[in-house]
Amino acid sequence: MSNEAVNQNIPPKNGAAKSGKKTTKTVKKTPPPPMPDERPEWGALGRHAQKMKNTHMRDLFANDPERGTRYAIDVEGFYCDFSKNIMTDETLDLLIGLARACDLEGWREKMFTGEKINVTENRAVLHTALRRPAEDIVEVDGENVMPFVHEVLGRMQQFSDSVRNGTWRGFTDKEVTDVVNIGIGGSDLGPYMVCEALKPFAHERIRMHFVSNVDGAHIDETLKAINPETTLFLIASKTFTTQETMANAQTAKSWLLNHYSGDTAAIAKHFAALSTNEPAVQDFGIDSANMFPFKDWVGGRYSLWSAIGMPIAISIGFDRFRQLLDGAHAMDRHFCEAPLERNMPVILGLLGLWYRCFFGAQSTAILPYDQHLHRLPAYLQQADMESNGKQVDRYGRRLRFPTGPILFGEPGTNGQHAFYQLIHQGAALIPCDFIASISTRNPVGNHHQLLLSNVLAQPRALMNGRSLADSGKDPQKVFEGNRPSNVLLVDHMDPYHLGMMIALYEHKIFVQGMIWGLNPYDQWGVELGKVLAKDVLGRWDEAQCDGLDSSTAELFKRIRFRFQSWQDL
Ligand code: G6Q
Repeated sequence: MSNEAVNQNIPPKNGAAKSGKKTTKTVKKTPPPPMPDERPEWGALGRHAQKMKNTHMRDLFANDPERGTRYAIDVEGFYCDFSKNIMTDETLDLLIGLARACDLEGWREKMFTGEKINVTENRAVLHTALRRPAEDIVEVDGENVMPFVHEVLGRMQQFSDSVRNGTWRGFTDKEVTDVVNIGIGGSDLGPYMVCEALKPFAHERIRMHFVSNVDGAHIDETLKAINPETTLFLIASKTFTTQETMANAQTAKSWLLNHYSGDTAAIAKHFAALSTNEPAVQDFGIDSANMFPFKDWVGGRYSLWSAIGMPIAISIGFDRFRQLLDGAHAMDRHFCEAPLERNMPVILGLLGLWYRCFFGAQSTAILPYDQHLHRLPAYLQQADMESNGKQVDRYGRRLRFPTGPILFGEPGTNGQHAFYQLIHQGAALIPCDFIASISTRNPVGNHHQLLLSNVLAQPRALMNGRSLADSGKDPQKVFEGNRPSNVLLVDHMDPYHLGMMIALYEHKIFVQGMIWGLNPYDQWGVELGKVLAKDVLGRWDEAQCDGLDSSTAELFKRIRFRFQSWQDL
C-alpha cells in the first residue's frame, strides 16, 4: 500500500488531531470512576465465565462451520484468526461492553491527541506521532510536535544513507563495516529485535552489534571482533545517565582513543548519540551534530520508531525504516477507526484480559514460527510486563484482580521440543499467539513447508486435544484440548507488516491497561533497580554494610573480600 493511501484517513477517528485544531489538555481532576470489577459488566463476565469453563471449543467448531472465518480479521494482508478461543458471540459482547464502560474509546482519543495520560510522570504518550505523516498536527503543551518528528527523520535519513553509501568515513577515511549500538532495555530490545527480524534486508557490508549488559563480557567480546577504524558506535540512551550504557560507552570510547593514541578528534567520526539529553551527550564528548534527539513523550519501550531506530535505518536503509513506520501507522488507523467488534488490538486485548481475570491464566506464550523473529518474545516481554505489571491504578487505588501476564516464548519449532509439553498437558492454561509468514526469504528445500505445517498443527492440537479412546485407553496420553490460541499470519514479514505487528501488540497492551485502569507508561520498578545498584556501589570502597539485611550483608562481604584476589588473577 502506498504512503498516500495509508495517510488518507488519519487517526484519531474524531479528527481531534486534524489541521489547526488545538489538542493538548491535561487529565481533569474529577472523582475517580469505579474500578472495572465494581462495574456490572465485570460481574456479568464472571457469571458467563462459569458457563464457558464447561464449554469445549471442539463443540463450538462442530456447531458452527463458519467459526474459523467469522472470528478472523484481515487488515491489509495482516490476518488474525482468533477463532480458537473459549468464547462465543456473547463473550465478545460482554467484553466489548466492559471496554465501553471503561471508556476505552475516550482513552484512545486522549493518547492519540497528546493528552498527558502518563499521569505519574505528567507526560503525553505519543509514539504514534512518530509514524504519522508530516502534514498532521499533534500538539503537546501548545506546540505541534510533527515538524520536530520529521526534521529528525530527515536527519536520520541523511546520516543512515551516508553510513550505508560509504560517504561517512572513519578517522582514517575508511568506510563503516561495523555498527555497535550501546543501550539497554527500551534502547536495545526494539532495534535489536527489528534488525534481527529484517536481517534478509540488511546491508551486505555493515554488521550490526548490540551491546547492552554491564557484564564486561558483552562489550569485551564485541570489541574483540571489530576494527576501531571501521566501527561506528551509537550510544542509545533516552536519559544518557543509565549506569550500564554509560559504562559500556566509556569502555568503547577508551578503546577507540587507545587505538588513536588519545586523539579525541576521532570521537566525532566514530560516535553518535540517540538521546533526549543534549548536555550529557556533549559532556561525554559527542558533537551535537552527531546527536539525534527525541522527546520525553516517547517511552523507552515504545521508542524504536524514534531516533532510537537509527540502527534499523542503517541496517535496512531509510526507505524500509519508513515502511516500518507506515505499517505501524496503518495499524494505528485500524485501531482508531475499526468498530470495537472488528478491531484487532481490541479483540486480542480483551481475550487476554478474559483469560487473565476470569480463567486465572497467569502467562501468555509468544510463538513466532520465524527464526528471524527470535528476539520477539524478549521484546514483547518488556513491552507488556513493564507496561502492565502493576497493581495500583492511575488514581492510586490497589487493584483486586490480576493484571499483566507473564510473557515467554521461543521460535517454533524449537519450543515444541521443549516447553510445549506443559502447554498441552500441564495444569496451567496458557493462551498462545502463533505467528507465521507464508513466504520466506530463505527458500531452502521444503523447510518452509515443514515449518508452516507445524504452525497449523499445533493450534489445532491444542484446541482439539485427544480423547481416552483415541489414546489407546492410556490416561497419560490423553490431551484435554480446549487450550486457546490466536494465529497471526502475513504473506511476507517485510518492514511494513512487521511495523503492523509491533503496533498491534502496543495497542493490545494499551487496551488492557486502560480497562484495568493502570498507567502502562511509567516504570517505577526499573527506576528502583537503578537506585539500588547505585546504593551498593557506594558501599564498595569502605565495605559498608549498615542497614543491609543479614543475607545481603553476608553476600556483599563474601563478594567484596574475595573480589580483589579474583581481579588480581
Ligand atoms: C523502558 C524502560 C527502560 C529503559 C532503560 C534504558 O521503557 O524505561 O527499559 O529503556 O532503562 O534507559 P535509557 O534509554 O534512559 O538509557
